[in-house]
Amino acid sequence: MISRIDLRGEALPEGSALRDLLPRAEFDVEAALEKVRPICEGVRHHGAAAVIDYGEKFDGVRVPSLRVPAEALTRALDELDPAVRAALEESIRRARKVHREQRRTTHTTQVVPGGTVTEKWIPVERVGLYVPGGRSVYPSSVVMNVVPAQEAGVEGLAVASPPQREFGGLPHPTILAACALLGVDEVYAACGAQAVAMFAYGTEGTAGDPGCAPVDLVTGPGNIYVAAAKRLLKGRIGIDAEAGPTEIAILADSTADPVHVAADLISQAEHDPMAASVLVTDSAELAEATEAELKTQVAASKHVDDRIVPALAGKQSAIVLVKDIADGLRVVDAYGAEHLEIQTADAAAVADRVRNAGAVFVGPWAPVSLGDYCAGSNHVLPTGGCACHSSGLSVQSFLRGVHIVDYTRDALAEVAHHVVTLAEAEDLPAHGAAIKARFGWKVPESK
Ligand code: HSO
Ligand code: ZN
Repeated sequence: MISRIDLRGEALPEGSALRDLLPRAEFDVEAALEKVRPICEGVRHHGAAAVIDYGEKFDGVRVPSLRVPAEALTRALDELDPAVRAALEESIRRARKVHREQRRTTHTTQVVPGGTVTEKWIPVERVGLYVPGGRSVYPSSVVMNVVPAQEAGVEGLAVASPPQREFGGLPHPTILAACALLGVDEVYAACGAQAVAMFAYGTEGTAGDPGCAPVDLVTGPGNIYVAAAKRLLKGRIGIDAEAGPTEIAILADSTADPVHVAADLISQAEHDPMAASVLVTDSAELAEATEAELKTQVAASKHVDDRIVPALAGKQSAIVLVKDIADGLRVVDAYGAEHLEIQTADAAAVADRVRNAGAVFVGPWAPVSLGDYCAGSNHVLPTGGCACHSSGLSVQSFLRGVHIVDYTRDALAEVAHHVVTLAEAEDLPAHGAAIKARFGWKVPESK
């Protein structure tokens, strides 16, 4: 069911050579670009009509209007299962608690007397959040995107999610209910690449439909076409990341419980046939026991043939045997998992040595599922090895740091000669002239 990679024999290779030995799903966004380009152009030139037409063509649902009426949001919240509502409220509460503390304050540095640089954090004005609605209907992802945006102080927040035929062309009711719970009232029934293009270019209003104003930043997960549209429109809009299939890596030793390890590997395999579940261990016994446990637990799972089995059996998943936990750390660092669990003796100390992971889950009582819903951490995390250079969604993702430079005449005079020298060294004399013009076309004497 799951392949093995044995790295116990020789010394581990360095850097990318080690990464090449490790399994990874293919997620070729480049290949989807050409499919997505005409869709984005269509939306650019024909606005809402094109979004509606593509929705009918690709998803078989023709919506009368893109904007979800306010009554539909209220109704979805009224009809939401009270237990789901209570769980979402707890998830929101915990996420707010963590994200509120991520807020950055304005900081002023006095560089010299009379010369200051202030870094001011300004929220992005308007954000579009795409929420998928096919195989994955995740109200938890609405929470994980909306909470940091709100805590950052973003004022304009619009959500788009695919129209569902069985719900009369509206997005899935739990998505609508999550929006209502979070106080988001601007919601569109739009799918995939055309939804991202709608956010980027905006759409004109028509009678009964106010249209969608263009946004500055698009966040949220999606399939390969959503990722391709984000890549194509990046620059015109900011994007969070191109989310690929989900990944769990578990670094475990002989103290780990194979029942937990197997359950956690299956938990993320359940997302997608391309999802990756990787166990890195120095214990051959744990590897054996986990394999046996996988068989038992998979047989008792849902989504077995369409997701879990192809995910675990796919080349992106494996049990990697290492000589010791030090080598295990090198392996998980080279892999840079979206989620990394540490199930070893002294897990906190081992976790502290990890450099590359989207999020780290420490010890037996912090499974990835907890982080997916109710830890307070964010579940929008870098995939595909991007954890080596990027972080997950946070308040910071919705802020821009602006430097405010304020110098007095004396403070400028003191450094003027250095500015002029550097300008000349770069053959940009007009840069120097902008300084000299302020001092009677002379370089003020340095003190
Ligand atoms: N594990 C997914 C997020 C998610 N899980 C949503 C359940 N619902 C990617 O981090
Ligand atoms: Zn998950």
